Amino acid sequence: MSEHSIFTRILNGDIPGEILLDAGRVFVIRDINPQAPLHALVIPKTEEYRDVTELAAGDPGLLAEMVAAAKRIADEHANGEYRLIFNNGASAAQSVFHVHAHVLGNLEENKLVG
Ligand code: DGP
Repeated sequence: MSEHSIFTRILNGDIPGEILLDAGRVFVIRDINPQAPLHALVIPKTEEYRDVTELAAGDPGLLAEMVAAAKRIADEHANGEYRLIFNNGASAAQSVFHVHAHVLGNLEENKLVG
């Protein structure tokens, strides 16, 4: 069993995955189980932070880089508009404890919830 997260293994080419962007300290992959026509994951290359609470406290600049990458993906793959979601903790549906942001775009009106 790898000591690295599933996302790092994709970045390293150890397992397959579609990398949409590799930009400095962050990268973006397509989610394997898309919940919207555009569903990408923005991930910092460091595995240091489990969730956005830790990231915001430890490196807010890196969080800002994630938001910038999300916007870039939305510009390239949607109309520049996007929904950004962080799941924080198992009971909030987080399953991978290497912080990542879900970027959803091209949502149809009837799929908008919340
Ligand atoms: P979360 O529940 O917030 O921890 O989101 C984890 C996401 O990671 C989930 O939407 C599915 C995605 N995912 C899990 N394994 C893989 C994989 O092997 N490849 C890709 N592309 N995405 C994955």
